[in-house]
Amino acid sequence: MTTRRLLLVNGPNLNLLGIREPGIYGTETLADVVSLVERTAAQHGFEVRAIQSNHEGVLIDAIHAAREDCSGIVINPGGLTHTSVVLRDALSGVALPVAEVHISDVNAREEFRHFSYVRDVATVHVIGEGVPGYAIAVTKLIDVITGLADG
Ligand code: CA2
Repeated sequence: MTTRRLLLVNGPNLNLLGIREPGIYGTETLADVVSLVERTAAQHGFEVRAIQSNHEGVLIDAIHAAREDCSGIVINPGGLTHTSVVLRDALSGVALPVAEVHISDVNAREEFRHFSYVRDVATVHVIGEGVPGYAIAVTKLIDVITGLADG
């Protein structure tokens, strides 16, 4: 039977959401993001374990632990998107379906944000939709998990 729990991962600096750079990332806080993801998942009968860390190893340990009791991962890796082979290896290692979320349109920003180490280990991508993009990602990921979509 499918475990009806998602892991929500937010990477470095996303604890600053709503506090700094509202012109790029909006005014909603990380707590708002977690609440949105929990409410969206609950509509489909899923619960959420949420983690934000500024430390790569903490994120990797949480991803490994998800193997035991989660059926999918929603992740905004923050700047690690563009730098981290080890984060990518952790995601591919646990072999759970992954949704990659970016609040801003990374493809319309600096060149160094155009490449993502996570892109091809994720089955769902939601980019540049602001904080509501997390809800879109949850719904699409649950469709993949429950077999409504191929991913
Ligand atoms: O658009 C996104 O969601 C990003 O993943 C956010 C990362 C950035 O490095 C990626 O290129 C795109 C940055 C997260 C930092 O978030 C902040 C929020 C408010 C104030 C300062 C940073």
